[in-house]
Amino acid sequence: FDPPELHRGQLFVFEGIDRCGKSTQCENLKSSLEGVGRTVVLYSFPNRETAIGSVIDKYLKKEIDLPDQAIHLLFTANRWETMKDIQKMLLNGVTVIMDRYAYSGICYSVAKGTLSLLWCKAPDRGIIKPDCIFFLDLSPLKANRRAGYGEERYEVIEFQEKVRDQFLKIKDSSWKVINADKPTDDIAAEIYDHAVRVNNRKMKKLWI
Ligand code: FDM
Ligand code: MG
Repeated sequence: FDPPELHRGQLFVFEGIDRCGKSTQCENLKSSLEGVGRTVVLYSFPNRETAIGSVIDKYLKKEIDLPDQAIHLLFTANRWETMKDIQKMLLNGVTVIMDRYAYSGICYSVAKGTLSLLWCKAPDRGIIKPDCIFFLDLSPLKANRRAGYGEERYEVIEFQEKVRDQFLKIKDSSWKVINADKPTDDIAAEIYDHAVRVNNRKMKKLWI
């Protein structure tokens, strides 16, 4: 008897404020894990390519406005719509890396000041629980000097401060906090060293 979970892939999540270096580090981890023979798939949330994602994209580009509740639920729906695929990959032994997940969902929405943490958490309850969460911590003042900052809806320093505070508030001891104010290669090495040691078997659901 060889349950599929025995050889399942691990789910790595990267979180942090805008321009903290998440996408770069997702790519770095992907290529270094591929370098040791793993099959790796990278997902970004929001996934702007789906029907739901195209509405989110318009909202972020300030082309449309939506109530805080409605956009929050769209971000959540955008995760739920890929859950089956992700589960299948993990059970097939594929390593999955995610650029943002439900924690961004909570922190950006709660930072608006109009929605409670409890309300924001509820719709993501039951999505696949990550095996490892990397929180790339960087001050918004440093992040805003990075290319392209300020184009999208949430890219405002005062708001990013609130988002960062929320991340620091909701993180628990299982999160791997990374000081993102360091050379890219040093960050990548720290992440890789941690990632290769993660090896969970049972697939769990978030917040259940
Ligand atoms: N964002 C992202 C949310 O507000 N909620 C979510 O659930 C997710 C996944 O969308 F400002 C915000 C975070 C960011 C914006 O994300 C677009 P990228 O990673 O910067 O494209
Ligand atoms: Mg962004």
